Amino acid sequence: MEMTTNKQVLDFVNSRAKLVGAGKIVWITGEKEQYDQLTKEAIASGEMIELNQELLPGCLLHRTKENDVARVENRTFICSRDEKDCGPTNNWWNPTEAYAKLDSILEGAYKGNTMYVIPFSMGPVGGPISKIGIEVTDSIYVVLNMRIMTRVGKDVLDALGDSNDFVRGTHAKCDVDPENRYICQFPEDNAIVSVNSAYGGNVLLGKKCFALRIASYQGKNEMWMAEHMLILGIEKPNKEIVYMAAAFPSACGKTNLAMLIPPQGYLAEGYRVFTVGDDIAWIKKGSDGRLYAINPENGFFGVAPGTNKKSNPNALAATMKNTIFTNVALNLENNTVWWEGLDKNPPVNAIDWKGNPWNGQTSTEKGAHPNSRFTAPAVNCPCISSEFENPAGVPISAFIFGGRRPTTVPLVYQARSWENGVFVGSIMGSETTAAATGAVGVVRRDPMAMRPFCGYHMGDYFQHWLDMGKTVDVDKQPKFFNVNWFRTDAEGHFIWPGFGDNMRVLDWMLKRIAGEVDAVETPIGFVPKAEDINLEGLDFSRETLADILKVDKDAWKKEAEGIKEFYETFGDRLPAELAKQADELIDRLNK
Ligand code: OXD
Ligand code: MN
Repeated sequence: MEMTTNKQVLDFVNSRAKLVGAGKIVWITGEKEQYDQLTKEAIASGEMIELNQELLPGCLLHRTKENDVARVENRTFICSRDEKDCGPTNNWWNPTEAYAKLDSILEGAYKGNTMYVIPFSMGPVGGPISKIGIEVTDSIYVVLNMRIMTRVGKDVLDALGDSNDFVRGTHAKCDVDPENRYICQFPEDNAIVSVNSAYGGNVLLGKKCFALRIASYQGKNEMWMAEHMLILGIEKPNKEIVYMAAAFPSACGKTNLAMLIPPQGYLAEGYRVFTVGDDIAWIKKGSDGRLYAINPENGFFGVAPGTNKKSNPNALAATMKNTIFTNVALNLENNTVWWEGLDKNPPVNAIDWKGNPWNGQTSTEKGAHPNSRFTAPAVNCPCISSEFENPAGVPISAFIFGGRRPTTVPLVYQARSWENGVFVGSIMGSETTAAATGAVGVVRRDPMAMRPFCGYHMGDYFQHWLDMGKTVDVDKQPKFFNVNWFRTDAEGHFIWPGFGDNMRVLDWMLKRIAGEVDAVETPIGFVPKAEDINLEGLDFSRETLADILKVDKDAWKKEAEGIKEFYETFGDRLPAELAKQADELIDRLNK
């Protein structure tokens, strides 16, 4: 039964159903009964495996095809009308040609199977920063995941009313053929088409495709920002909560930082960390002139390997019910799940992520794929912020940038201004990870962690950041910081302990925001005095700390060459302000 009289929605759904050859159309209502029925169907068909319902109530396991385990950046396209609006960091595809090719793939692709229509809201339904999408799909896996990751159902259509302001998402599994896999965004049409994949980041269209690629373009036109950022709130002993948003590339610990548990000493003093989001922030100016952020998502699509009681007890707790696991190992002893880094006791009698028998004690193969995931409802998270559902968002006091950098980049530094902060974000680099296909461990420039997610020309995106700054009074602007948890020693071991101890670095930021501590001015920005980072209760020497806070001028001169080279790729779309920032950095290094 149709759930709306909105003509544009009906036209979209009916024309898609005709094209893909849908046998029937099922509208996703958001009701539990329908969800339970679809879950049953998916279990019966083998698409989902029901896990131990006593230990993991409501939890399911899914395995993707071996060739379909990560986002595919080389098959992801921004189909802007003008190639020049796509920019050098994206793949461009002429929209006319793209639509023609995609239509030829979509034609009859559902083979008479059901088309599920998912009305979803990114952000609380009807909220001032929220936006609506409709995704059609032939995958129950997508439906069940979207119900966790977004707000789904009839009330979304009620909120939309007669409006045409919704993003049109079309997904078809087809034959999961990697040669014909396309993830296409049409920013000027508010449209997304994803074919021949069934992996989360490619097919949960609310996430990367809408909430980042399409939304970043919408944000540029409407003066707001869609960012690849976690949002956390730190409650101080005086009960004041300071919110920060942090951008790190995929699989660099955003979920861990968002759910951080402070070290004992901090807990005893009354510090707490609350999670608003772990991946995406939508940011808009509020009526008081400050910037406010919401997490447009409703769940966490987190990387499973490495998640354990020590690294992220909150995330682990969040996965204990109503969670979908993808590509982890199945422990046949008790019908639960396992992944590398969960504990030191891998199951002997298990099935690996490929579906083969697996002995975790003897096998040299991995049980879980390095990019295996959990899809967990945000409400499950023990430290979810009381502001999570606040449609107006939380006021942001700091932007944090960071990546995996074994050398050169210090543990933390603060930018000099908004403009300098934009520069610092724009020069972010990181070693690549398993979250996307391709070589792992190569340093690449990933501005604001948005390289795979910016839906338009990255030079214009930098300009948008600069423009946003101009709309906020200086005393209301968030402060900008850069962190690097990933410095390594000669043997390649991480030097800084990370995880909960990152609170010590956040604490320095809190003091900088409050104007309670001074800092050392260096060519790249303000670095803490080694004595100003609290090391109480930690076996870590001041000398080592001083070492990872040091700014090595020679290394930075080399870095500056890389920055210049990267900037050249933007041609005349590089904002003059950023070229000036780069020159000023070089001047300071040469002094
Ligand atoms: C993610 C990613 O899944 O960035 O969040 O790949
Ligand atoms: Mn991400």
